[in-house]
Amino acid sequence: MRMSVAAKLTAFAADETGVVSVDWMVISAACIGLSLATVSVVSGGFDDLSADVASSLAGRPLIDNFHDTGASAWVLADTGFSAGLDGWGGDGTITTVAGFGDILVIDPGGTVETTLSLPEGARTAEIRFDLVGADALSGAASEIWVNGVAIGIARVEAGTAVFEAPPGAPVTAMLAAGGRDLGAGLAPDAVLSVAVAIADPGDTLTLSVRSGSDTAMAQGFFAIDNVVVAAA
Ligand SMILES: [Ca+2]
Repeated sequence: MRMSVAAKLTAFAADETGVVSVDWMVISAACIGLSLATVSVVSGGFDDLSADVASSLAGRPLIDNFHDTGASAWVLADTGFSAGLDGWGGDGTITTVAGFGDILVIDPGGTVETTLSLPEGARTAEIRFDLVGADALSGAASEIWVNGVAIGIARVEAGTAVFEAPPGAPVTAMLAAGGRDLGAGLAPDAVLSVAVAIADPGDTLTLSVRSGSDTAMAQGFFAIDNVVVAAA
């Protein structure tokens, strides 16, 4: 049977064979077109940004934290007491203690101290050291002084440490390890990481650490270790 042209057109318009493929092609083409348009719009911006980052990084020297102040940094002391007293004096003895290595043990009631000359132009100084409270100190205190000014006091008992500082004192102390036996005798120990930051430090810096322990050193003691002093 022959169909009229109008009937063929009507049949063609009503026929849904292949319609999904046609839809897929149209949608895919739209997606690809949109992607190409997006790339051309965005890529210019990324090129600009990456060029800016590259030129900014290329002109920048490698720096450490001290250079944030705009000054050079000087390391004035860096000692773990394995090579001697390194300028420390007072009532202390370098002792090799199991679990702690070489540390500067402070006599009961005694004070150890060091004085450092600061480079001309130094605007800040930073002191870091470990304060060891070993064994049965039973609440004994260790006082920290900088240039004759008390900046903090640590009380140690059974491997726990409480640190107090005058309001505004530029000092922080964190318990780096404690609550268990770290070395020396079998009783629990505490190690405080002490950091002091001093603005306008002047010509010299004297760091003093006093042991308020009144027990024999075999029972418990304060000691210091890993002293780093830097200026900038
Ligand atoms: Ca111990």
